[in-house]
Amino acid sequence: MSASLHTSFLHSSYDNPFMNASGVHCMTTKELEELSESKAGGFITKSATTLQRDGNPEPRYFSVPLGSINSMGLPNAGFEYYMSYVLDYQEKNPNLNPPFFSVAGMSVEENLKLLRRIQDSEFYGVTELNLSCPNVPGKPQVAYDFELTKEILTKVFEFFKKPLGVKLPPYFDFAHFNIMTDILNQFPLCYVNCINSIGNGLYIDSENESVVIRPKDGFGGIGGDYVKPTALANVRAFYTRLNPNIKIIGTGGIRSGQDAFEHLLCGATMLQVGTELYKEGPSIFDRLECELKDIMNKKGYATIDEFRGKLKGL
Ligand code: RRO
Repeated sequence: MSASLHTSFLHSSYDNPFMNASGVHCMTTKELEELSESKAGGFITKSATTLQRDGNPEPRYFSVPLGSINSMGLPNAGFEYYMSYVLDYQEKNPNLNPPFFSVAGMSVEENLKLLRRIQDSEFYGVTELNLSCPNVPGKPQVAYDFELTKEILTKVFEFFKKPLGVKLPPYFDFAHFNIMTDILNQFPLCYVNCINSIGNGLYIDSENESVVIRPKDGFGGIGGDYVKPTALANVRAFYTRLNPNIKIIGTGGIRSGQDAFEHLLCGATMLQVGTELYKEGPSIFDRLECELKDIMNKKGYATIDEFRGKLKGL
């Protein structure tokens, strides 16, 4: 028997649930093309702002054995660059799913402007609104401000009719899972993506008695093994609370087939890989696919639907 990783997501069909996490290997058209040619089931662009941004001073990403710390500061080539890419991709590949398009405006008005531009365009793919960038000095993460999140979503859905998901930061308290669920359930969202990096961690080099990244005195978003339990908790918490029309993308700590299996068991439909994709490059998707299939074959699962969300209690 050979397990199938086939995944249905928002009425589209994907060969497998794996994607890059926005921000990793998706800043330039060259990197995006490499993802398109990889074994990833889908892929997403770097979060775009209206204008190109250089981001924070380097060093701004540091890899450690158990994960990563970053304070990139939203470097990106600007909204129109990614819009041209996705439209061109659609034209050249009418039989493939278009890339997901991630946007991260620096204000309510900018988010509305970017989404209006997508609404008025020929883009027919999925849009992800990043409400959780932890690294722009002086700008708190939007989705930790519940009122602001509700205000943005209210204004967005006055005009936005295309498929939309939101990228959330991790939450750490049942009260916050509940408040956020009450807000998200009021809107025709297609999915939530849990989680962005755990914001404002601090990794230090004790030999040099120093921080390891330059921006924000060394504070940055944490990814990799460090964050997997938090990511699984957020996937599970939202899967068990949200209206079932709102799917979950699981992101955080996926570096093996087993990590992927765990995210699926908690209820994720698609899976995004950040830190480990940065370390290994796009060939990681071949390995993840083989490892996940192996686990499913050993357990006797022919499809992901047979176990998705079916985490047992004790
Ligand atoms: O660019 C970044 O610093 C960044 C972003 Br926008 C994000 O959403 N998550 C992250 O860890 N880094």
